[in-house]
Amino acid sequence: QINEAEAMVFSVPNYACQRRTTLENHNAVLTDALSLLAENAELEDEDGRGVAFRRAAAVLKALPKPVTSLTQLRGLPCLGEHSLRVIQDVLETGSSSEAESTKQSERFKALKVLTGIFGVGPKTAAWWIRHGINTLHQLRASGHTLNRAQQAGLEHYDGVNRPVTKAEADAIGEIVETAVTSVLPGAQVTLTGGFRRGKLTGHDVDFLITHPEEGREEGLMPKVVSWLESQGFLLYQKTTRNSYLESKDGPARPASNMDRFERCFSIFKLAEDERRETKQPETRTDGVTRLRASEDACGRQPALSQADEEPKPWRAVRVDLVVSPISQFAFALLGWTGSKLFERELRRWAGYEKTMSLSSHALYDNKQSRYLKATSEEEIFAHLGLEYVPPSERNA
Ligand code: TTP
Ligand code: MN
Ligand code: MN
Ligand code: MN
Repeated sequence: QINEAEAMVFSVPNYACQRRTTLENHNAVLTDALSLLAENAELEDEDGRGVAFRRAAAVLKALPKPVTSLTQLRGLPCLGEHSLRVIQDVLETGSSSEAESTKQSERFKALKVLTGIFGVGPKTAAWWIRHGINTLHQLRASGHTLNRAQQAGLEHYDGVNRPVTKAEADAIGEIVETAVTSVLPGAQVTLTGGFRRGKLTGHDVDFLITHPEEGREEGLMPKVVSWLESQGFLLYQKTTRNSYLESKDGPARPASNMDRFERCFSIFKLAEDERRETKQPETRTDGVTRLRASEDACGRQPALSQADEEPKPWRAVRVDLVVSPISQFAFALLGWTGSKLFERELRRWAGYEKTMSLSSHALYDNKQSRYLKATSEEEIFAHLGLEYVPPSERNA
C-alpha cells in the first residue's frame, strides 16, 4: 500500500484527442467497471450517461500507472460524482458492486443478448422485453416479425458475436482487395476501425475504399457487392448510396454523426480454408503472424466444442465497407479509424475550442466561413491545432 503523500498525482488534458491512449492499460479493473456501466447506459438508451462513463474510463486509460488512491485523481477532467464513487468502491473492495450487480441483472443480460442480434438496437430490445421476450429462444418462438437484417442477425448470431481475429481481418482484406481491383483497377482499399489502431480482435472489420482519380469511385459499391455476391462471399448486405451532395443541411453539419458515404453493412462468409490459405505465406515470413495464427485456432474453439453439431467449414463475420472520393479521403480515414470516443472528442474539440465543424467528409471553419482542405490526417490535426496522434494512440 502506497502512502497517499508519496503517491503521484496524475494530470491529463481535457479532451481525449489531446492524449495518447495506447492499448496498454494500467487500470483495467477500473476501466472495465466504468465501461460496463457505460454499456448498460447505452443499452438503456441513455447515451448521455453512457458518454459520461466512457469519458471517465478514457481518462483512466491514459494514466501511466495504476491508481492506488482517490487523492491522485484530484483535478482530473471528466470524473463525475458517480464515476468517482465507482472508482472508490473498486479501490476499497477490489471490485465495483454496481458493475457486478448490473452484470448479473436479468435486464442487462436480456438487453445484451437481444442487441447482440445484428439489426437490433436498444429500443427494439426494450420493446421485446416488455412483451416477455428475454432470450433468442423466446424470440424465435414468439413469431414476431423480423426485418431482413434481423433475420440474418439471428441466423448468424454465434458468428457475428464471436470476436474477429487479425488473421481473419487480413483474410477478408484480401478478398475485398480482389473484389475492388477486379471491378475498378487502381482503386485502393484501407483497413480502418479497431484493427488500424492495432487491436488484435474486433467485433467487425472496417474498410475504406477510394480511387486516386476523383469521380472514378462513383457507383463502385454496387459493383463490388455484385462481385462478392457472385463469388458466394456474402451472407447479408445492405448498401446505401452516397447522400452527401444532395443533403440540405450543409456538408459539415450532418443531422447525426452518421456520414453519407456510399456504404455497405454486410455479413461475410469466411471459409476455413480461406483463412488458412491467406495466412500460410505470412507465417513463413515473420514470427508475429505465427502468433496470430494460433489466436485464430482459439477463435474456432467454440464451434468445435459443440459436440452434437457438425462444425461449419466457414464462419460469419461482420464487415463494413465505405467508399470515399479521394478529395475527402483523409477525413473519411480519420472518421473511420476511431475509437468512437476519440472521434466524438475530436468533434467536441473542433466545435468548442476552434469554432470549426468536423465530419468524416470535411472540416469547416465557421470564423473564416470556409472549408479547410487536407490530404492527410496529419494536416487535419494541424488545422485543428492539435498534436498529431497516430492510430495506435487513439484507443481512448
Ligand atoms: P466500429 O467498427 O463500430 O468500432 P471499432 O472498429 O473501433 O471497434 P470494434 O473492434 O468493436 O469493431 O466503428 C469504427 C469506426 O467507424 C468508429 O470510429 C466509428 C466510425 N463510424 C461509424 O461507425 N459510423 C459512421 O457513420 C461514421 C462516420 C463513423
Ligand atoms: Mn470495427
Ligand atoms: Mn464497423
Ligand atoms: Mn473498443
